[in-house]
Amino acid sequence: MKPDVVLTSRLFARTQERIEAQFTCHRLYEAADRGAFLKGLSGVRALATFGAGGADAKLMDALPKLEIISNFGVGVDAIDLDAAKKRKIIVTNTPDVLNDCVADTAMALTVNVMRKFPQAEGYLRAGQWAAKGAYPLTASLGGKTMGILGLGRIGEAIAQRAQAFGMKIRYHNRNKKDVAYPYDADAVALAKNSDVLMIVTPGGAATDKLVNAKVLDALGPKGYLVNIARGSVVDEPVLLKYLQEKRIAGAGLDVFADEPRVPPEFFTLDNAVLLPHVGSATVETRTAMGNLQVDNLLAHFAGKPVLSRVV
Ligand code: 8YV
Repeated sequence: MKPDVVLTSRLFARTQERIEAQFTCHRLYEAADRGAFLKGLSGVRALATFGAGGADAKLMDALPKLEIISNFGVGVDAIDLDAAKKRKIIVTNTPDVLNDCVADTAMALTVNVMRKFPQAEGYLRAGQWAAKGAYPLTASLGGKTMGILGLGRIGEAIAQRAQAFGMKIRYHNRNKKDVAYPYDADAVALAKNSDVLMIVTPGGAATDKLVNAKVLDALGPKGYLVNIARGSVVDEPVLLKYLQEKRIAGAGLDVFADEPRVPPEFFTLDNAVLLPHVGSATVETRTAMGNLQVDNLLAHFAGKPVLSRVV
């Protein structure tokens, strides 16, 4: 008999296929009445979640036999980890397999916001090259400093790439690491010492609006902000105002505070490059993430230790 698993949302197609082949899946996202649907599932021991779908204490209480929550994604900020710990529920995520793609996205945003390639392409497509002449000059990456806010595994992958572009690296973490990069004591100091502030820190209460007006003031009118982490880390209305008033040079954003809703005022900014949270969105990486999500569930049901445990 296949074990049961509750799915909070539809998964990436290949993962959905694999999970349905291995488990009896209960699709919470299709239930018209979630309460009634969950009542029939009180014996289910596993839950699969997808990014922002997460899992709160109420959902955990509705599944009293729950032993494991397997998340698709490295960020588990949408899962109530304290509630899971209290109930002795294992939480797993999908680290490492996405480092390269997310780091590629971080560099693409850095290059595009500094060199204004999307805007330059728009200029060409609008026939303005021939009509008005060369596109205005932009800013070089080489010799500039990237300040990494959250130097974990993804941050390290970004640092390697940025150095290949000729950039210098500094960082801030809650705890200083045993690395060669200069350390700044807080986000304000890091922003002050950086041309590009790269946000890689996890989301959640501990980092909520960590990048605020003070940090953006320290970054200054020649500084760029790139965020591939979570929209919650930035005070978004303040960022919008700073971009509109050119109090920072520009921003490259893959994440927003209330995805998939993005305040439309962002759409008219000529100093922002905006992506719809595609950091890890390649077939290869999403397949690897989905496989790890399913492998964690399979390990648990085989009585083995899970592969990537958060709590
Ligand atoms: C995922 C992410 O796309 O891993 C993460 O934390 O933000 C992304 O890689 C996301 O979790 C799925 O919604």
